[in-house]
Amino acid sequence: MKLIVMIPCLNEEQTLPLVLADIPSQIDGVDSIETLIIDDGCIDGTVDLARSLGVRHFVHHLKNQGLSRSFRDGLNRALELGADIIVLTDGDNQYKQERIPDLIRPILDGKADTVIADRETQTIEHFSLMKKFLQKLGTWVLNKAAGTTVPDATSGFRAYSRKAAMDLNVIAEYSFATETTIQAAHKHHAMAYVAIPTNEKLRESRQFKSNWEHVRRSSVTIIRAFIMHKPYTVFLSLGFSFLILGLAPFVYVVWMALTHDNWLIFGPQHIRSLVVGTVLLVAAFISFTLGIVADLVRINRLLLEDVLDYVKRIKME
Ligand SMILES: Nc1nc2c(ncn2[C@@H]2O[C@H](COP(=O)(O)OP(=O)(O)O)[C@@H](O)[C@H]2O)c(=O)[nH]1
Ligand SMILES: [Mg+2]
Repeated sequence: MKLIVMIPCLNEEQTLPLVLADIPSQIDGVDSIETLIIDDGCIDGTVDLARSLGVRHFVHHLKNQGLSRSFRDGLNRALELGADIIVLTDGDNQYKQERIPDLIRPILDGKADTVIADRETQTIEHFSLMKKFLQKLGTWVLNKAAGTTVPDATSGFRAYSRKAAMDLNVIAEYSFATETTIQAAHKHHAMAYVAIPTNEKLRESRQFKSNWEHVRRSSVTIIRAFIMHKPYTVFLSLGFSFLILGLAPFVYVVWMALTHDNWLIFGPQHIRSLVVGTVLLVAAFISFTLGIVADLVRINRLLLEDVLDYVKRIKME
């Protein structure tokens, strides 16, 4: 059983030694533990330092590509290196690497293929009330979209079995955590959650400039991932809403005609509402059509994913 701990790094020379020092050198049920650094365009001494501290595996990005791409490339490299379990942690020593045995336990026991550490964000002292609220809201929205019960949607301390890692296709450029959770849910991966509090904060998060920026970008990722997996739910709901709104003025006019003998009661306002109704019916028709097309595209994507999965297996096994 080979464990690879992958650490995406953007200039982490200050904190990386602490992270590496806390990675356990032995874990029951694991034969080898190796570390993989994803150098996301570091311009400080991170890479040399990591090498001098014994890290042998690297993925290099000449230019900064962001955390989602770093995660994707790291995952693929870990698979190529023959990892049976892959752990993701931060280079800022935010997470307790010494708890990796607890994090991977559900995978070793065959009970889960994805494990997410729960930071228990509501108890983190340096999180502002607003940040705590947004964490709670974001996690709630994600769980509604994915049909999961993840306690901490954006936790970056995670473990994947080889099968789960092979199955994930990171597409979004932001918020891989929410995107891959929605994917894992749709692919029926077994998920487990382990409460692991974080270390003292050593530096500010660099992921986002402000809470709102993070909310905006994560929302886009969640909506896109949801539409990608369940296009018919979105377009059929939209279509039925337009259909009901569009039929309402017609039903009203027919009802008026049936209950009144005098046609003079019909005025320009009725014509206007019928025009609006017609526009809404056209919108309903377009939504239904888009729903059918999007569903066909989804089926195509599923087939392509099967091919991709097959190619990955040939390449990596
Ligand atoms: N902010 C940021 N972090 C990156 C990037 N590429 C890799 N990383 C690494 O991703 C990890 C998470 O970043 P961090 O700023 O701690 O964000 P947070 O913990 O999610 O709030 C760190 O180890 C970074 O060094 C990038 O483009 N931006
Ligand atoms: Mg961090």
